Amino acid sequence: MANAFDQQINDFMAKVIAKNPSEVEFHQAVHEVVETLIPFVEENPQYKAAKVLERIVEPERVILFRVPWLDDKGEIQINKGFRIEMNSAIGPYKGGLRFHPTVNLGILKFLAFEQVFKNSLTTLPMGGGKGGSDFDPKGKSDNEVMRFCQSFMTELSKHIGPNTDVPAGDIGVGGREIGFLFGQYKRLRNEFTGVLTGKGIEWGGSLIRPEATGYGATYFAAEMLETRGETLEGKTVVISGSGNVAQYATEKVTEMGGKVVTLSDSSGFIYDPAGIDKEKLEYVMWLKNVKRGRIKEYAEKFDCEYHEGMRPWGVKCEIAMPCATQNEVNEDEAKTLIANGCYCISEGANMPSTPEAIEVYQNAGILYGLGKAANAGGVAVSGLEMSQNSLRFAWTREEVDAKLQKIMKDIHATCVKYGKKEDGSVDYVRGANIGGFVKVADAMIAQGLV
Ligand code: NDP
Ligand code: 2IT
Repeated sequence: MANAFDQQINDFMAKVIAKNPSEVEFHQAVHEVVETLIPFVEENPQYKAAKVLERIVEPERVILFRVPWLDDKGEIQINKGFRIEMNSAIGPYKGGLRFHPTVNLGILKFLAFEQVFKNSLTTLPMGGGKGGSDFDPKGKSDNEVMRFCQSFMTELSKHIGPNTDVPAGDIGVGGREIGFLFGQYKRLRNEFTGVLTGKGIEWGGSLIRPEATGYGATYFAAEMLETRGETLEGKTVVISGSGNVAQYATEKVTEMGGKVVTLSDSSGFIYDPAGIDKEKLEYVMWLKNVKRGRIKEYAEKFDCEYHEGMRPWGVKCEIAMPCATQNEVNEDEAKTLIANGCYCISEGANMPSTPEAIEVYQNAGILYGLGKAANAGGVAVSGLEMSQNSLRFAWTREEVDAKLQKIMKDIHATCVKYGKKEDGSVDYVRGANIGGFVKVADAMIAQGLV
């Protein structure tokens, strides 16, 4: 896209790339944001004078550590541990932990950077952070996962705390891992405190936290559809992934009258034209959360198509919800989606669309809800979990769900406020980036040179 600010954007990016070589996902996330923020900062010189953009791309602190652990054979294993404390202008660092063999510094910096804007959009007082390890939980026994988590937390516990930095789950980190991490923190510090979110309901967790990201991304899709006087009723929805976010997106879409026809994992996708109803979803939850099996087994059980090594974007739909990982929709796949009649994308995953795919959506004028707005429901309910922990009190399911719905509505309204175009349509990328930026930037300026 030709932009009057191209030269400034290129100059800014050249410096970011030179200072952070080889962190390609971080470059991608920063580029997407500064494309909208550089023109905004030019119109609002207080941000330029204070060099807010130059400061906001530099993490406040990066912690790298060794994680040694013993496998079931008694052999020593070594992984890398990371925590990126990106920005604490509006609250303690907050963001998930990812355990996946692809994890590296650039991926976690992109996630921490996105988290700063996302957390600001929720309206709750949370800064941005992210962490994790290149540990692969797949194929490990519960005991191996526990020993890894205990070793990981032994170091991480020195850097986090309920008023400092509050991690949660992400890919490869769910209820089981949060339990082991929490247990070790408590043991080391002798404190029962809200240092992690996504905890079990019996020990300080919040109702609706497991559901929140998938539910929130569905509520966001519904908000976008409402701008065109439409609802989810009767719509065909293609979802990728089959983990936490995909499962609860499937549940909520179905409840709201849509039909989810695909799910995937890193091996391939299933296509069930009859729709993944409540009963089939129960099976998926057992398959993925208890048996820890492959999505292929769904096709065998319910006698539907399975496409090995493929992503689901060739399946005809009105709505697509990428809920697996970054860069999982490329330019060609975006074109295919649109050619097949898709006109609404709500991203449960972080940065699932490549920059080329985003350009395709934008040129086609479809409803495009980017991750930092559409998937903010998860961290929003994490924020509500922190509030409940501080109050030593628990809200009901209905109360938390109502708060989540209101937060998603407000995020949508913020996107409209900053992203409404002259023709009345909404540029959600611009809306979310500027909407998330303003509060953090103002707080950074108010707090002096930090
Ligand atoms: P899970 O670990 O529960 O599930 C991840 C799913 O995505 C699995 O089906 C997994 O398949 C698939 N997947 C992961 N990596 C890849 C890959 N490289 N290629 C293809 N498929 C892949 O994670 P979540 O559901 O929690 O997270 C999904 C996405 O949502 C991530 O982008 C995460 O950052 C984002 N997110 C999560 C939030 C949360 O609250 N959990 C909040 C906001 C965003 P397989 O099992 O084969 O690896
Ligand atoms: O990407 C995300 O927003 C998350 N993985 C959730 C973070 C959190 O602190 O709940």
